[in-house]
Amino acid sequence: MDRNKILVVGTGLSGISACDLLKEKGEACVLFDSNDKLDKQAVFDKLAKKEGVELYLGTLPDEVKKELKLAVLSPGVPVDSAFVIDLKEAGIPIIGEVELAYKYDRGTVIAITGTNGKTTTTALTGKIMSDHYDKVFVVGNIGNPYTGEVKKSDESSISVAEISSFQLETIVDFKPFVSAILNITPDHLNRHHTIEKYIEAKEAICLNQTADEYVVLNYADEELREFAKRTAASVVFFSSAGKLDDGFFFEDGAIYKAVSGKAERLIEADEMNIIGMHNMENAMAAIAIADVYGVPMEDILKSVREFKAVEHRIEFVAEKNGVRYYNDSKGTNVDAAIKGIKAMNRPTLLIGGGYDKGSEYDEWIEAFDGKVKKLVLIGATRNAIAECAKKHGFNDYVFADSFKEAFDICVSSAENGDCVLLSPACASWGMFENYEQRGNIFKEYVNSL
Ligand code: UMA
Repeated sequence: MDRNKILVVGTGLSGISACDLLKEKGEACVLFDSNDKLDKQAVFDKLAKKEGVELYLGTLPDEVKKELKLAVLSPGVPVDSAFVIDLKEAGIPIIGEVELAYKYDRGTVIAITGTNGKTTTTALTGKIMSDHYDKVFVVGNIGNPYTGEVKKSDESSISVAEISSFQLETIVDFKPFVSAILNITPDHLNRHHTIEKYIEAKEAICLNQTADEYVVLNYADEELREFAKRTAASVVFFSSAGKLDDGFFFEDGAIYKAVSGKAERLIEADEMNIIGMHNMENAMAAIAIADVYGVPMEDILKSVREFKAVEHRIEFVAEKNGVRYYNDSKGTNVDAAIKGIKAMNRPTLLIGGGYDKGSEYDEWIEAFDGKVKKLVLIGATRNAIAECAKKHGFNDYVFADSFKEAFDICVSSAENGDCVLLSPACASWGMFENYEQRGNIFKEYVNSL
């Protein structure tokens, strides 16, 4: 039997988009999703080109496997799942949706990864690049599948891609002209199992880069400082922890660029619409990327001054009865949630908990720093977080059985001068489709007060 079909695994954003691209390229497509509860018609309806697409839910028949020449995985599909191992053993090459897109991208790629800050940095880099160049696509983990845009690519186009560790596990030839790793702290350990594997996945963003390409790295991150010695790519550092002789650094309320020990003051923190040291790091990374790409510095700085914060990231929603409400639904891990609570300057009612990624919450609880009046816990991790809080002597927590109940508890406990912060330190899965939905529902609740 001829192996002439391509399997796409997952029927979320990535899978549908990958299938559409493959159909457009004239490939025979088999679409599969392990969730047998999905409505077949609804899945078909999401496709731009339905004709000839075979769709299987729940299980993939053995005879279909024999016809496959390639499998394309959605990022949410673990590479060590029984299903994928089975495909590998059947000799079917496996790539991810990002690698598929890259095969068809005729332009240049900028790729940004890191545990935190990648959405803001990608959005800011995307703004700088599209303010300066005609054809820029902002794609990837930011919520816009890369395969959806490559059809429009040409020699002059630039794809600015937010790339997650999940997506990096399945790259083969993916080679950005400029890549960036913003920071690496433990996350997604239920998927990658060990921190070493997670670091390996992140560092793979430079896998195919040579000295002709660039990687922007965070000098303050010890792991990345070491990685700079190993990578073949040309390194550009940024740092929020002191001066550099070469690279970008933050000091004395401003971002500097240094060349051979000579530093130039570029932009003041208070000229920007984003706050917090983590955002100064994101700004430095985006400036470094655009600078190395060749955008004139004055144009870069103009775009940085205009840039507004990303939705769901320590986003101010409204003030109601003297209480300020902040949506940090993107605080999906401990490190991000620490930044959320650190950015608050009032007594805080905090909503936390959600999907269980096997995280440890100690550092988050320690970062409460006397600021958290009440911690309202939801989701699968609520017991684990409560245990951890007790261990650190923090007992002002309550359980809520639903997100609405959690919100109502905050509203009734908040006093004039307080703030309510949704910054859960956990992913939204299990209770919501994604963090955007969680954040939007929170905002609806606030706006209906
Ligand atoms: N599925 C299977 N088999 C499996 C696992 C999942 O068939 O073993 C199916 C599910 O039943 C579901 C589909 O796959 O129908 C979902 O695929 P997916 O989880 O890859 O989700 P997509 O909708 O394709 O969205 C993905 C990213 N999601 C994940 O990485 C989990 C989105 O990132 C991204 O925006 C989108 O591609 C476009 O590139 C979201 C995310 O949460 C925002 N990312 C994580 C993070 O930022 O921490 C990594």
